[in-house]
Amino acid sequence: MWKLKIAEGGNPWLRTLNNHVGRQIWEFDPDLGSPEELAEIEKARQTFSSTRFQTKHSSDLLMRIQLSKENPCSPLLPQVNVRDTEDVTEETVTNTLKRALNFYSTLQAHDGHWPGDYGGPMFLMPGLVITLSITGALNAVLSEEHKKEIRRYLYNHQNKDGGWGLHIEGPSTMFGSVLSYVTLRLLGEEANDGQGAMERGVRWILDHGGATAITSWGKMWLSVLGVFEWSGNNPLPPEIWLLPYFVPVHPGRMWCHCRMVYLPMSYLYGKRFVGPITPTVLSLRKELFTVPYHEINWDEARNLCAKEDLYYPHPLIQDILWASLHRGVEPILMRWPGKKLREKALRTAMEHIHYEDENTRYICIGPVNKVLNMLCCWVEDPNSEAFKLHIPRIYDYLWIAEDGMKMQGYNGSQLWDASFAVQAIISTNLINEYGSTLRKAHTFIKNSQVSEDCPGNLDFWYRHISKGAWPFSTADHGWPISDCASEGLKAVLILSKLPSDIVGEPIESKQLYDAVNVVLSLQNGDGGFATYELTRSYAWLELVNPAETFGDIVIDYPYVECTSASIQALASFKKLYPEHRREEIEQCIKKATAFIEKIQGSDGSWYGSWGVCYTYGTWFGIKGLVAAGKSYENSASIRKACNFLLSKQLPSGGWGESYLSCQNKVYSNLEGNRSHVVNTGWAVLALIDAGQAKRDPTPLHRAARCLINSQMENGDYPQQEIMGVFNKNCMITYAAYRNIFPIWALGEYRCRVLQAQAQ
Ligand code: LAN
Repeated sequence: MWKLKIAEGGNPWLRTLNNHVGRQIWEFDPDLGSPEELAEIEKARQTFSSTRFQTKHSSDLLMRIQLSKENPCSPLLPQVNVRDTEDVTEETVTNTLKRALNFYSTLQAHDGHWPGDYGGPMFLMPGLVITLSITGALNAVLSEEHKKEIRRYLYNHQNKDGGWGLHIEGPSTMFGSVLSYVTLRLLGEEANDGQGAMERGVRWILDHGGATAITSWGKMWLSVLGVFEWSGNNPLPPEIWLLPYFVPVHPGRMWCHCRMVYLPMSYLYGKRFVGPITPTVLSLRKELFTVPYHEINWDEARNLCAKEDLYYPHPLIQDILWASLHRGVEPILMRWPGKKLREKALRTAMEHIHYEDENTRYICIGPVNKVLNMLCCWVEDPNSEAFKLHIPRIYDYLWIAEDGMKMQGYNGSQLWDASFAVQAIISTNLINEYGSTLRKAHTFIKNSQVSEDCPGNLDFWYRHISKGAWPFSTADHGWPISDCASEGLKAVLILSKLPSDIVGEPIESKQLYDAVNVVLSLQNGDGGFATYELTRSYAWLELVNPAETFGDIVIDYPYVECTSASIQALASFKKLYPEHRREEIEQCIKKATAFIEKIQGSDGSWYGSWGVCYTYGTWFGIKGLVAAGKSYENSASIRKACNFLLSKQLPSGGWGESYLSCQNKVYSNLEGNRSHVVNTGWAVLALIDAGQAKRDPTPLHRAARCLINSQMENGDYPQQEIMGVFNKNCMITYAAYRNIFPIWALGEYRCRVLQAQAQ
């Protein structure tokens, strides 16, 4: 049976700053599992498969089955439903909350964090499997059980038309289809598998133009594998790293994710690295294209992209740029004396790769550069220590649920979820009952703060300060993020106001000052906050975004979420420490508030970039303004935002927003106007913050009824549609949201609507 292990190392090649706090790894142990447990898991798998076209999102059941055995729930309180005609009473809400919290407490791990699935994208596992195949490490890293679960996942997420999407809920794309198909082949599936799934996959690919129409990232992966020619790729010259910093396209000025992904890509491109040509590789060359491999027009292939994949089409200027680099510059850099420059650029790239690996304990900033860096380390030296250090960190990205094994979008969302969970639990005011849960979470958050800046000259490495920030996942990952620092700070600040005999010792002031220092340092001139760093270049750089499927990747833009979270954190800090850096904090909040007002949509909403979408953005927009001291009465922005939210409430009393909102930038309901517990939670939180209870509590009562009635028998909430997003077009799972946001919304509803009314 698969077992989730928490905060464990156990490998001499693993490095850690804090005893692996937050680490979550799945291991297979053939001796584990009673017949009943195995049957329960099998049943969950079968249910998923048989309804996989209706419900594309798994419910994280393997983890739930394990943790509910390890941490048995307090006796189950009876479920209460509220009929349409009935009023919601405080007793019903309290009962629902206790049931929800009893259940959610069983999901907490012993190190204090809530483990969970952070999957969703379909293009991540292929990078790993291709890298492992090339480096010959496939069988050493992935056991037969791993491979079986990866195949299960890929078959479970094959669309009806035979293709695979960019993410689990998306329609088929060339990127998703070719990479998933190649992964299955590398994992040993035959082109003709007898079940028809592989044939249907290939059929989709060929019917849509064949693999020459894959996106640029796909071309790169196929090229290293040997299934595509490098001459069919647009140039990614590593020499860009040798430019002076004042040039706007300098990689040091790009969004760190863009910089960190194109860094190893440019190394592989600069070397024109190709892995060993195996029989499978030769066979794939025959399977994936509409014409014989040697007849493919590679120059034309550079700019082909299937229409299913095209979210951000190349502007003309890009095609001109790539063509001139391809024809004019690359030939020079590939031969003496130009080759000297290429070699220097490759050395520089490798230096930056090693720096990133070392300073994330080989986790790396994300799943894409993780495997690319690993491959580069192997290309540089197959026997290197660096490559060995990469291996055990692969498992940090793998997650298993009833739909199979996936590669996650990060090494987890540990700190982010724990910070929200703490705020949600505290909002219920049931502190005594859930003191031990809070205490453990508190310890986790304190243990996850980033304690040092990266080593060396930060400017040389293009790094911002980190000391005092919180990461999104774990301290070992260590990249600081403005809103994670802010949510972490908010969580420890409210915990510091509660009795320490219940929630544990408060964090030291020095740690708070460090956190405030990072947050302040991340404000842009226009008042907004970007994600990991300051905005370092111009929005027109998006013109050179070569990734056809992703929007807004080239620079770190300011976002409503990051700006609002920073305001909230600084405002609550200021209440407790009014004298510390007072002027700066006041100025910062003022400018950030103006920024949020400035970017509000004309309909009163805010576009959320990291959650779906207008309900998420508008929750942050309102929350930020309220934290800055604005109110419904004195702020037209808040009034407009409330009207916006109220206009989207569904007949059921809830809200339900589709991921299509993110792509199309137009508010879209879920199919069939269904409500979603997470959207409903965000809308309720926003409205309560904006004082809706005083004006007209009816919409809140209706929403609360909807949340209460959505609760499951065991106190859990159902996993509905996917709720996270990045780069406008790719969805990502936030498995904890289904528990956190109903709890938080009902918690606030209990204390700030019902109890306030009773007084
Ligand atoms: C994340 C995850 C966390 C997220 C929040 C903190 C929630 C957000 O408020 C700010 C942006 C951030 C940090 C974020 C940015 C984009 C990430 C890193 C991800 C969605 C997780 C995966 C994604 C990353 C880019 C995926 C790899 C793909 C590429 C296009 C490089």
